[in-house]
Amino acid sequence: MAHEITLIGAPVDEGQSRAGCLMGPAAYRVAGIAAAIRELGHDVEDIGDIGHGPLPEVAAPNPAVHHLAECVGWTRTLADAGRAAMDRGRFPIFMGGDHALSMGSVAGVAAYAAAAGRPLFVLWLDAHSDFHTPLTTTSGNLHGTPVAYLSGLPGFEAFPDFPAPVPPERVCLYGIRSVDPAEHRALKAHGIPVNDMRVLDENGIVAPLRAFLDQVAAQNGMLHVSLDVDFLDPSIAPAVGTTVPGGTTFREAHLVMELLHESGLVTSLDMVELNPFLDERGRTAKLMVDLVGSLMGRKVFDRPTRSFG
Ligand code: Z70
Ligand code: MN
Ligand code: MN
Ligand code: MN
Repeated sequence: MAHEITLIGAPVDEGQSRAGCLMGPAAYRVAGIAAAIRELGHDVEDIGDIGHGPLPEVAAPNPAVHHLAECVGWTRTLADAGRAAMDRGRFPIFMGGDHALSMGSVAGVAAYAAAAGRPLFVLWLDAHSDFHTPLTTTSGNLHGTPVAYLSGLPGFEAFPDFPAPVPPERVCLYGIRSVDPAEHRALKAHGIPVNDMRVLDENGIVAPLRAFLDQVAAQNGMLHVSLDVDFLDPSIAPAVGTTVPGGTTFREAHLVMELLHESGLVTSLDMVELNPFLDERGRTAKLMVDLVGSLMGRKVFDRPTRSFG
């Protein structure tokens, strides 16, 4: 199926403390993201980079938290941009930018899904669970909080109310290998299933994903995929601020993207945490673009689309 893709540049750098993610959208464009998707038969428009808009007056709930006003601003502008693209029947790709951008991208997609009367599912491909709140974070980096925000947890009073919080059984954390103690407790209390590397090593990269995709299909859901560069092993994707060993291999990551393509279920995508300042001759940016190619249907041989549900 041909998609109508809207590239949204989201140069968010305020959700963490290592400058460089703001160059992410430019790096993806240099790596040829639009042509790579167009080549697969999809329509592509690039609306350019958006900004965080006017800064709201907000009080940090925890002295560690930094750049709260900027992150609230980004959440508003990105949610609006994502919702507007989906209202036009398009498939938004948010080119980050650090993972704080997903507070906005998922809020926009969730608002659209609620209006369409369809359940939203979220697949979080990441080394980290990103389940802190502005109250529990010790680093103060808000890129570690979006999953708690989209789950409707308290502590996000400075942010817009999340439209129709995503229930735990519709969230799939995948590739996880770094969870702080407060996140661990909160994940257990809230009942979010975590596909950590132990689960994927034992069951393989395919089976847990198929089980989740079956759920999405059975409920006629929409599926937002949030792809953090650190889902990948740092040996193949060095351009990221926090490298965590033991990530997915080149072949595993492509296989995940191919399965997602075959499912026909994905309706929006984030590409986050690329820090081009840390890259080696563009290899991480190029790998991320290649992975999007697999998600959009690039394959060596055709095979029948597997039906889910
Ligand atoms: C840690 C924190 C984090 C990257 C998310 C890490 C968060 N849990 N780091 N993505 N790269 O600071 O809250
Ligand atoms: Mn600014
Ligand atoms: Mn992340
Ligand atoms: Mn991460």
